[in-house]
Amino acid sequence: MALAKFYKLSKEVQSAQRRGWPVVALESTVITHGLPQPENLKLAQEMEDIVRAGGAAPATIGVLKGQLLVGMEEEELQELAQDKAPRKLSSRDLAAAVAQEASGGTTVAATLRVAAQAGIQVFATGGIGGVHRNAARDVSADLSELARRQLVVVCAGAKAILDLPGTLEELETLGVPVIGYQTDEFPAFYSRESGLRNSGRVESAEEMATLAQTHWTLGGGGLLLAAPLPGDAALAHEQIDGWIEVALKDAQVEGVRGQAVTPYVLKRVSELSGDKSLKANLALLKNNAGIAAEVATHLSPKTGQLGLLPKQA
Ligand code: PSU
Ligand code: MN
Repeated sequence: MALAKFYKLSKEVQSAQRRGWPVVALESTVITHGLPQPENLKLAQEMEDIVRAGGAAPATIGVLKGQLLVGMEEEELQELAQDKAPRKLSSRDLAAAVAQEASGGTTVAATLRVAAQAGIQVFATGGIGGVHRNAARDVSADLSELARRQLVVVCAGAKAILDLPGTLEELETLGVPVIGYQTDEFPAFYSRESGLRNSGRVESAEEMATLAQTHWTLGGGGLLLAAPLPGDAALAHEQIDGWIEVALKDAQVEGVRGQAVTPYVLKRVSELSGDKSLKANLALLKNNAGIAAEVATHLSPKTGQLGLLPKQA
């Protein structure tokens, strides 16, 4: 089966790739499952605009009626954001969604896979998935997919609802560098501190681009660029920890399992925090989009398996 027939690239992404201009991938589970309407559509559009202002083309990735979208036209973004029952698509779910002509938001894992095939090298998200607390062997496919795909993923650490030391151990096992953006400490999504250390540190987006290029030349896969959220939006650890405990307990009592865990717990934390966590979430997403664009402008373009880039002059 020809690869290209499953994909649809937005006009903006096509034109950027033809010219060898930088592109930044954005995930869509945050749109379909992470944020309430209408904040979800607004945030998605704001992230795209921040990427553009940073000199790169945004490629919001998702699946609409079985088509893998790499970059969405405005109506497509709207349709996905307003879908009544979108699927949450991790890597394992992509083929089924395409074959069954379903729609859904792609997680970090699935977005990484699609972005890599399209030759995109930088990706902005909120917080990656990872090793869950108290749940035997619930480990997000975000981690294994990160290990395999040659992309820089800009995030505010891993979601604070997770087992953060366990997540960092797993990333080490998988050979994924965890690089702090102007910090030694691994950020904890809603808060700037976790008490845990990154494996490395850079002071600028340009330095990160050089590090990534070197990692790839040496045979490495994905890298995390962990950027703490802006100080005025950050929540104190002691404050958020209590809400997370309650939310995790509620999930257990309700018997929430598998793919439903992350969206359930994040939504519950948002309710308990009176939207303080939602505000932090929006702030860190936008912050990461800006940094991702800057990293992308410092990387030289490459051709994906879709073969859309003309040969470099
Ligand atoms: N942000 C949210 N809610 C989510 C996610 C992000 O506010 O559900 C998604 C991300 O796309 C992340 C995924 O990749 O959750 C991880 O889910 P799991 O632990 O099931 O792999
Ligand atoms: Mn899981």
